[in-house]
Amino acid sequence: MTGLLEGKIALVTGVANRWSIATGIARELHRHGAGIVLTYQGERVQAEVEKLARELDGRAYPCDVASDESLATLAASVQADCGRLDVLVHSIAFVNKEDLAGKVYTTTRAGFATAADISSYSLIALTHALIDVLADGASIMALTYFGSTSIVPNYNVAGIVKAALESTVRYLAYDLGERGIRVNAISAGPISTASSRQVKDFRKMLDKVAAAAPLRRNVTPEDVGRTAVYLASPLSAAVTADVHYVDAGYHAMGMYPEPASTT
Ligand code: 0WD
Repeated sequence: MTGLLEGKIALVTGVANRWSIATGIARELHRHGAGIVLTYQGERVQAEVEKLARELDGRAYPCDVASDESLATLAASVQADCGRLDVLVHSIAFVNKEDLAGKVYTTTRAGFATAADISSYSLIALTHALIDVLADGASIMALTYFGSTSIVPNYNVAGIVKAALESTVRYLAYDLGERGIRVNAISAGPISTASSRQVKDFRKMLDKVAAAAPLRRNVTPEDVGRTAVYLASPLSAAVTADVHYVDAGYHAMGMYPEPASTT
């Protein structure tokens, strides 16, 4: 089925390269008919993001969510060039590499503040900046991870700020519900990207999930993208304030099987 999102305009943040989860989401939204607007954090990723925007017949604008000025400029550009947004995808996180290993109690005040600013507060900042551009009935979604509610060694402060992000999703859903705007989170299973590889022993996480998840596999950006299509479309018209797991069922396991014997 294609055309589910015909006539809708979707802004997708967080494309860094072709492996980014946001790339899979943008491709799937486009495949189902949405017009695509991408943002890039800075010159380091500009060329890659502009290339994807051309491929998807879309546009690309700079946006650093740490800067209110950058967010205001983005809102003005979207207003002038697109008029409105029907879908907003937050696919952004940042945690200092030294805080993605070892003991969580060694996290510095500054490291915590940066992680919270870019990974949690940015959803509030982005929504506030774009509030007048978002159409009534729009769909907002943010990417999160299981380490928010369960202990995942080495994910550490990233899990703490994802908990804040998921709570933000619920409060925004309440604020914006009177305009028919829905706000949800997608909790993706581990996927190898530039960000996730910063987590110590990330490869081992991939192997563990593939072995233990009910579906016995890892997930892909395309898997996540197809759930984003559902959340962007009228198929999920009464679905808001929730966290949707796209993790091959891993989050539902309470006990893990013994590794298969090799003898
Ligand atoms: O296993 C994974 N990869 C999972 C990722 C499992 C579950 C959730 N997630 C989440 C991440 O926490 C994040 O919220 O998905 C989202 C996207 O992550 P990703 O696709 O794994 O990572 P990546 O391809 O690195 O994109 C994240 C991007 C940044 O990339 P780089 O590599 O350049 O740091 O977030 C963007 C940036 O493009 N970003 C910003 N964008 C605007 N302003 C900023 C900023 N200040 N900081 C980072």
